[in-house]
Amino acid sequence: MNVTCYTDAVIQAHLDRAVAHHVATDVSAVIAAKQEAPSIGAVIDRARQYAGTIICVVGQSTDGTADVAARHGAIVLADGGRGKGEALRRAIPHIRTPIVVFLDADGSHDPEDIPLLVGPILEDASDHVTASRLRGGSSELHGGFDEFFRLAGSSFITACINWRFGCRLSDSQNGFRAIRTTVLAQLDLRENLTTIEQEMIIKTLRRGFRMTEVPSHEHRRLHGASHIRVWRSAPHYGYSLVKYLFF
Ligand SMILES: Nc1nc2c(ncn2[C@@H]2O[C@H](COP(=O)(O)OP(=O)(O)OP(=O)(O)O)[C@@H](O)[C@H]2O)c(=O)[nH]1
Ligand SMILES: [Mg+2]
Repeated sequence: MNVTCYTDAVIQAHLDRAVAHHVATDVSAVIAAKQEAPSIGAVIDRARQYAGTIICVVGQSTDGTADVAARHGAIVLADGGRGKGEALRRAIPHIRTPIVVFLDADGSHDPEDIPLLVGPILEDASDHVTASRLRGGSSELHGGFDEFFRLAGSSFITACINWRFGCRLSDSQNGFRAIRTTVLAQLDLRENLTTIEQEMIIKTLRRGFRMTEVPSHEHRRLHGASHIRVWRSAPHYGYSLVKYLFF
């Protein structure tokens, strides 16, 4: 299976090379943002130097997220109120560039790492590149019981994917990824929740496209509370894992 991983020792060299070869006009950044007015502006500004188009799906936000995103020059879309997965799917028909990057609006992802994600696609070495918190570190994945169960669940799902496809991914749940737009269009994404992250990976591997994983640090969200309810989400993760792995 076509999965390659970078090590910490070569990461800076990859980032330098990726920045040097990066073509922002080839890239659209898609940002799902629910109640993220305090952080969305800075995320858009930081992403802009690496992404010629920025699409922000603000859904039912009531805190002014849409106004802030529009003021910072993003294309602003509504969602149907069904979850992050549905929000990301709403953006797909609006993508006009050959590569799309998905990132979160809460400040957890470093837009400066976008060239690292896009690099293997521009070099035609990969079709889908995910950022790994297990390789790049995380400031919010450890500490409490919620974090423990999230990490344990995520590691279990990653192990199932690795077993099924004979690969060695470390993080199947990170929302920070780059994917070739033509490949994205062939994935026929269906998930409404954050289960869309594992759906994208499993369908990429099932269809024989090339995956790469690169380290990227996950920061603690800058404000407010998580939209994820760990215990309520667990059955959805199990069901979607089995469905996409085997059927
Ligand atoms: N448009 C839209 N965006 C959403 C929805 N649910 C979550 N998001 C966004 O998706 C991204 C990830 O959601 P988070 O709540 O940060 O989930 P997480 O990163 O797994 O959890 P924490 O960082 O611990 O809060 C954030 O930018 C959210 O604003 C939704 O229903 N609609
Ligand atoms: Mg987050």
